[in-house]
Amino acid sequence: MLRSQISRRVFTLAASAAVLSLGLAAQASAAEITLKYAFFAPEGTFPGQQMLHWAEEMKKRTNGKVEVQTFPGGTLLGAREMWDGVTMGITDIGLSAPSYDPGRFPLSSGIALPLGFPDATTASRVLWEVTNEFEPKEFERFKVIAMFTSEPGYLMTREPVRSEADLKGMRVRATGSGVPVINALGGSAVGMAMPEVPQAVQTGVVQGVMTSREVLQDFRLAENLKYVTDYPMVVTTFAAVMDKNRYEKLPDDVKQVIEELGDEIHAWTGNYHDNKNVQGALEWSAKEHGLQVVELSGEEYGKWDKTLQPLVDQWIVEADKKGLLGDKYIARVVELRDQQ
Ligand code: DTR
Repeated sequence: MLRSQISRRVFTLAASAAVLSLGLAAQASAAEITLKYAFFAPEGTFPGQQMLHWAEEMKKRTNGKVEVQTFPGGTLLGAREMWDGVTMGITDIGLSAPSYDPGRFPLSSGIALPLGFPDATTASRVLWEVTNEFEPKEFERFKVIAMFTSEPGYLMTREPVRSEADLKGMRVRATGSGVPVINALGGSAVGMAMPEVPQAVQTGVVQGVMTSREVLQDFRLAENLKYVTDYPMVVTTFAAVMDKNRYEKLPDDVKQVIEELGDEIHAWTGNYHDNKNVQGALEWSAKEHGLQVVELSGEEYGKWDKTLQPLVDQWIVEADKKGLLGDKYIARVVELRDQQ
């Protein structure tokens, strides 16, 4: 099924669910608790789909006691306002990307280093487990209700990139921990928010993009970017949080459902993103725009690994200087990454 058909179907499903819930609300008593849930990007993106899934499950599993009102697309709060917006009570739940702001989330940003995660399902599981084990101080004001990651970013370019030499001086859009990755490999990283990217690609302001590959279809980048280099780089981390005091005031049965969903949602989202969202986009891009996958030679692959390893080593030194147990954190992340 094409992505546009999927989103239309999702929209229709959501619309009929809304009609149904209105109908039910008219018959039964209204929900006892309403939670506002804000996200900075559109509902059709994979974090947005995760939000809808969570909202539906919440309602179902509390037998309608909890109603979740969703605010996607930055209608309530943008990416960087999200954390303070939750603390200030503008929203009950806020979903944003901690790895956009490594200064604020110094320990969990370690997951967004070039660690060779194979997919979002693996990285999401590791993020959830390692956060529960280490309880990073950066989340101390929050109750983390869901965590997951994008798949690792890949280079998507106008001209094929088969080596560091091909990347030399190339302007590539990247964010967060992706910036030093592109620069270390000889490219020239350009930071910009995702909504600005299609125009920057069209006009040649950037000659490539490094992020998860569903954007080829979701932002129609495959019209100009015909090559994907098959080398997984860095993931983006996502967290949905509530203010801790607000969370503590919820009834125990509701808290229990929130806990239960937290343990499940990273796998649901990883599976959706890896197997439907990204796979669908790659198939669509190949069929509609002749997208080609560029394989690195074994030698070049090893060279890239070697070029990027110092970024991990430096991060550990910096984290340890801040008293953050960076070495233990990364060692555990790597151990969990390799467990199936
Ligand atoms: N924002 C990305 C990370 C990302 C990848 N897919 C989505 C979808 C919705 C929001 C964010 C993302 C980046 O800026 O590269």
